[in-house]
Amino acid sequence: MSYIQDVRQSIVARNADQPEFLQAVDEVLSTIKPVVESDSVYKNNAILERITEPDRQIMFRVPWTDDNGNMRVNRGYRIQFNNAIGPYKGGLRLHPSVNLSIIKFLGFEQIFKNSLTGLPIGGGKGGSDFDPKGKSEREIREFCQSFMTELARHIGADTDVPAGDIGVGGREIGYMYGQYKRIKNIYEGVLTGKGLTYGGSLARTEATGYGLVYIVKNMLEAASAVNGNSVTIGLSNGIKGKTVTISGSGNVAIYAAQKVTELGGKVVTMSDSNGWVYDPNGINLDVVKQIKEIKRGRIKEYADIVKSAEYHDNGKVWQVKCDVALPCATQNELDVNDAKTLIKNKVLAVGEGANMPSTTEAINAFQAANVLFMPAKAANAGGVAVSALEMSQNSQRLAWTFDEVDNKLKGIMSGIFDKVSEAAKLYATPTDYVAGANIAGFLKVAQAMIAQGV
Ligand code: NDP
Ligand code: 2IT
Repeated sequence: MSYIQDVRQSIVARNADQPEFLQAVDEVLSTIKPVVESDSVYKNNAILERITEPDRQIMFRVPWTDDNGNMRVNRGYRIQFNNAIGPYKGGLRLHPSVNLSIIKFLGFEQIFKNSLTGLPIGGGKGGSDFDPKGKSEREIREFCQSFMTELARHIGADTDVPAGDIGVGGREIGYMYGQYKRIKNIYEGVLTGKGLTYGGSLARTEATGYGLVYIVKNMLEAASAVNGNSVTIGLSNGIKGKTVTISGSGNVAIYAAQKVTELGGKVVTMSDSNGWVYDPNGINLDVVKQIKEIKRGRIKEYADIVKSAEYHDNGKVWQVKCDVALPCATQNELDVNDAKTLIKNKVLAVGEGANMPSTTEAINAFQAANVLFMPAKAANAGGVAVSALEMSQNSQRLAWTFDEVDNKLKGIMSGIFDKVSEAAKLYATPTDYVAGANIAGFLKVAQAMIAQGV
């Protein structure tokens, strides 16, 4: 049995109850073969066994009281997966579906994503099965404070730096930061995604969505250059003139839509867990922001306000014909049937804003049909990259302008595109960006692990 098969078997045996974690591991193991089998150094240093086993898995009780005075208990998690290249770094997710498998898949992906940014950040992830929907301001605040009361002992600006993810935005980061400061009496960059009045970075809110669109633009432009005059019609001009479908209507979806619109594309869909809207005139983002960022409402309300829009509570946004599809909601939201529909409708490119939004079968279908496909580890790395820039600014005790940060983000996304393309060319096929991202991300971390010994 090969080294990879051997390790895979033992990972499956030890984590049989963690399907999302196994899915994420399988995607990496199935693509890094040419590297791992080319040199015995990886096997001799047990790199695959070590990189798939978190350094530390912290699980804790989070008690809080609801508005009726009832005591409630949720489970908190922080997985410190790998710190070979920098302090553990990765978001916190608050969603009822959160469990160990979900947090481990996210933490595992984060190792490779963070490596691709070129910045000194390791991989980690955390969260809780707390459901923020329908909770009052006071309940959210109390939950966040209780969560941080336990988490504080495990994190620090040079140890582990959490940030937002599903259900955690500026409001929650603020309550958590306040509690950390009270417990530790240290004013340090222990969280990113902070508010602009207390150490947050300009452009962090926009970073994941903007970064996604920057790298999809790089991918379209590179394909049009390679294809010369034959297939350039659909690919030239990057995003300009493209019809784009987006799922989700949270942080990533909103700022991806904003950048697409700014670059001359037209976003025609958005969704939430209840349903989706189609607006053939192009989504009006002021309306979406009002509903989602201010009222914390449902996307259904969009169709009540904008008359050109239709609301559907069945089906998915992927049934709408588009040139570019950007899944920006959650894992496994785009399956092989959705992929087939998109391919039938002549989609040119897919960029993953969410983490692992496409199933393995969907990715295979896109690649077999020559749809340009940029996987999450590369495509949504702009968020954590600007988080790392927030850490730099906090350490320097300086604040950069929006344009400075946005320009650095653009450079980082181009750098990621180059690294991913190079690795794809060298080890797989030139547009196999899945293999490219996994291999380029893996190489740096593996080298750092080897250099640092067991
Ligand atoms: P938000 O909480 O701001 O928004 C999440 C959006 O996805 C909401 O519209 C939500 O709908 C929808 N959604 C969540 N879970 C489900 C579900 N099970 N089924 C259908 N829809 C769902 O989160 P973000 O925008 O921050 O995160 C979106 C994705 O992007 C996640 O996969 C996250 O891991 C990833 N990501 C986020 C980064 C960031 O910087 N924030 C960075 C990189 C990746 P509803 O309100 O109904 O739940
Ligand atoms: O999945 C992700 O990369 C994030 N949720 C952002 C992590 C971060 O530390 O900014």
